[in-house]
Amino acid sequence: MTLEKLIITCAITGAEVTKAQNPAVPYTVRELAEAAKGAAEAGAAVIHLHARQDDGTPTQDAARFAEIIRAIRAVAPDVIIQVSTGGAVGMTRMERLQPITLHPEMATLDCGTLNFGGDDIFVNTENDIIAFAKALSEAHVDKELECFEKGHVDTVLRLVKKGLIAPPLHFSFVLGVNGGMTGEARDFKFLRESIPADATYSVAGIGRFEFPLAELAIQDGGHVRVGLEDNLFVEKGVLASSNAELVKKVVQIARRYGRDVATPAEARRILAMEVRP
Ligand code: KMH
Ligand code: ZN
Repeated sequence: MTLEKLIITCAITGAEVTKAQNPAVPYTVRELAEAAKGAAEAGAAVIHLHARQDDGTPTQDAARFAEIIRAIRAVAPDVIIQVSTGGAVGMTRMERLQPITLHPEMATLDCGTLNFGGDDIFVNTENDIIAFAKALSEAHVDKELECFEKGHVDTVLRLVKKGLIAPPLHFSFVLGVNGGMTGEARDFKFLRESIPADATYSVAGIGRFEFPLAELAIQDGGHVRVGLEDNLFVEKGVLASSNAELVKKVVQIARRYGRDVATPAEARRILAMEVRP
């Protein structure tokens, strides 16, 4: 059986990683646009986007997102831009939803609360999830369902049954966050087998889990997210020089398994995304 083409998402900056950890982490509008261009040229169909101020402070400010999206569109016109509604730990619901006013093509929907290391808690109550799902649906924004553990997948399935989350269902298993589910092969298999047959999924392994999980998803017909938000190293002890380098490594793994890489147009079809004028 020929597997569907592989959709690569690149999470170029996130809200937590810093230039002190890896100088390639982009903060400014220009750095973010260059990172998105490099990732798209390397094979990413989707850019998972957080906004930062020039000093690296995470922000959900709509004007800042608009500026970054304009800059990305100028250099990577076709790529799917998936804005984060997760933002950073501690942000309010309304703060996190600000970029939805821009009607981006796609956005994340975080599907449960989890510890996030130290005293941090990434809060996504059931009412948050329902409110975010409603806001995305009303703004005609396609969603990626971020699940950090099995309870989050079960929450999605329950809310789908109640009509509070609408298909198509595209899951993102984010595995290896301190406080969430770890990213061993058995964890991946458990989640992968827990979603409906007609759902799609992408896997994002944090840190050392990034490439082993990518390889499992590639063999299984799933999709993959990589990027400096999730992992700063291209191999053990070697910092990645760019987001593009991480994407290129996934493309090489995909080639080994005979998996072609999807263009943004192909990704829109595979994910049954809303057709926009
Ligand atoms: N920065 C994390 C607290 C998302 O993008 O939707 C949340 C996050 C999830 O990165
Ligand atoms: Zn994110």
